[in-house]
Amino acid sequence: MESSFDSQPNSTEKENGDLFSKSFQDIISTLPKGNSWGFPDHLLQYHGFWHSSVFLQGILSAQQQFQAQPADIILCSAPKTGTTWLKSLTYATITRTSYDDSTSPLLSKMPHDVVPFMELDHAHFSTHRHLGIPVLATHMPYSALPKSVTDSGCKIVYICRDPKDSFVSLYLFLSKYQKSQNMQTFNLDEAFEQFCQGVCWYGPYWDHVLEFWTASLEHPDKILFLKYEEMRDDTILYVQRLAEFIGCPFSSEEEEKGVPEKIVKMCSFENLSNLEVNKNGKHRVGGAENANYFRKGKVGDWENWLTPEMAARLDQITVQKLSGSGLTL
Ligand code: PAP
Repeated sequence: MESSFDSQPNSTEKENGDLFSKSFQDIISTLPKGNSWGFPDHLLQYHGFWHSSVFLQGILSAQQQFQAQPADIILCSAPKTGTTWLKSLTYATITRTSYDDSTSPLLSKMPHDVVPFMELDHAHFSTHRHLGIPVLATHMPYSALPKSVTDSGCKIVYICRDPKDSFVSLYLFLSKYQKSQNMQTFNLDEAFEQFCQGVCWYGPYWDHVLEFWTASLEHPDKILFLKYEEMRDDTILYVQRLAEFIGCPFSSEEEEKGVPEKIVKMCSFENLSNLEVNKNGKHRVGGAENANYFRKGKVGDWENWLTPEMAARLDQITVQKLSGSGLTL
């Protein structure tokens, strides 16, 4: 079945979009420009965070138009911290009475194609939700979320990851994309320098994590804060927590039948990365290959890419930035 959020905007949506584009051009012409990691467009700094102009336009548009519903579940993350995995686990959990591990849309669609992305998928139109399921995702920092998200009291799930693995994952993802487009790839050392300085998509990474961490301490009933590494360690436990948090806990009968285990297995890196759609399909946005979203799925792969000095430098920034917050990464 075709997902409804792939549909084209109607004429009113288009008109609003054209007007919006004009004021957007005025806004971006005033913003500080940062390094572009080898892409043609510079990153732009907006309210303390760096964005590509495409994503920034999506953020501003969502801020203006997105109306969160109290039942919405918003999956938030900085790039390359486990978004694809969290989308699949949440989607499988929330749809478990309609589908099982042999009928789930996740077997034929990439997780990014069943959970719309606020910045790009016109997710502010409720008709653009996949099969009406109230799960959405965004990379926006907490401070940039549309006001209706924080006001509506809808649930937010945030995932973060060791910045060393996030950086490596981001760098390799972008390099692969650049190669596929016959572009010159960006140098690892230069990318590392930019990442350390906070100049990367939705960076500084640490500020992104800290904003959600602080908010999760203030609103523990509204924001569930997860770490990729802990979820890798005991995925079943975290899927149970996730189910409880989003208001659909597993019943004891489901537990006995092993439903959480089946969801975890279906959404595992090994299973998803071997599906035809994720091996050979292309992602709707920019035609990126789905396989690029499933690289290794390991904790600590940074060791194969960063020198001990680079790792120590990132660790030192992490300690400094998170000092006093009670959070470690
Ligand atoms: P996005 O921000 O572009 O959506 P995101 O899904 O957050 O990317 O991160 C991709 C990382 O999650 C990849 O990590 P790696 O480069 O270190 O391998 C990817 O392999 C990993 N990943 C994707 N799916 C899963 C999964 N089912 N289980 C665990 N890790 C996964």
